[in-house]
Amino acid sequence: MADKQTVISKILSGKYQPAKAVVDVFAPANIALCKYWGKRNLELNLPVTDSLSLSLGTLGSHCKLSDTDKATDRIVLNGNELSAEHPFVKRLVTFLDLFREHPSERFCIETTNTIPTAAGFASSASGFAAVVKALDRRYGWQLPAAQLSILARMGSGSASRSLWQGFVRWHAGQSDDGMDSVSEPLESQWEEICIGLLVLNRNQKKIGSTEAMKRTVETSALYRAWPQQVERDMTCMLSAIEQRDFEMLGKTAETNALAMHATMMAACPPVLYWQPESLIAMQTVWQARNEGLPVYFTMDAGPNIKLVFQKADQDAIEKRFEGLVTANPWEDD
Ligand code: 2P0
Repeated sequence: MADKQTVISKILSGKYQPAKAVVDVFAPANIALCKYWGKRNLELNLPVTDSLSLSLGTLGSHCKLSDTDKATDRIVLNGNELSAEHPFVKRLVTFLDLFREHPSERFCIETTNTIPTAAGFASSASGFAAVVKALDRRYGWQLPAAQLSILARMGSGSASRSLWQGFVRWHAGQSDDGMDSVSEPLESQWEEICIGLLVLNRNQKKIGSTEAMKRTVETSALYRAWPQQVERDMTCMLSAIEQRDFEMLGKTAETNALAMHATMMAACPPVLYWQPESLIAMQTVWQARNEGLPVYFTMDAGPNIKLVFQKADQDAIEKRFEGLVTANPWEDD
């Protein structure tokens, strides 16, 4: 079975140029409309199914990478230097170890997230995508974004979709080394579509998605139905995007999110990210739709809810959902 270092050698062999001292990049966060839930390879983050996301435009991660003389990497998150014992630092340093040109070089990584960190708003996706973009810039690899998506995926699966704005499809692929588990942007720019972030609860999640996915795959009887669900939903969504059929896109995204949560609720022990306020928000969305406002929700590995709607309804929706942060998926930073 291929490991990370083998895959990285395939992509980066002979690509290192003289290093740049300081680089500064941005990667957008993304929200999946057709979810990634379950891995066929835990080491390489190879998914069981394809997934489809929308980016969050200017909401994401800024990453400044520079050299440091210190004996260890310095990781600064949103202005605060994290201790070497912090779980995020351990994860990031292990990832950086895969790419250092000289084993002794140490980095200072300053990441600033423009979305709430670790509240189910995909900050690990934009964070790892930004780090990979920064390494590409530092070492002059000049890799196409599709190859960067393979490297970012090894940091966090959903990071593979954070290299572009707009709709992005991550292909599950079939090969053991994951060289065909690549993301690509859809050509379609449906600029009417917005994503609204509804922050309901800022607490850190109790169970991370890596562990929750593993438990679902291993113990949930409903997981067997998930690949077929994704296949149906993906076909529906691609055709909705082609036909600009907002209702079909929204309905399918909502069904897909609920089906994903159903698989994890049936795991043992169960995984339940819902809080009372999550359910209230869902019911408010259904009520708004009954009253003729076209709005749909999706929900990830956290208690918060994301709304999918069209620009024409932005004012009405922001009035209805207090504190909503609206992102434009085609707006570049
Ligand atoms: C997604 N999520 O498609 C799904 C839906 C959460 C729910 O990708 O273990 O942080 O690093 O590959 O990417 C969150 O999981 O997990 C996620 P790892 P990741 O957006």
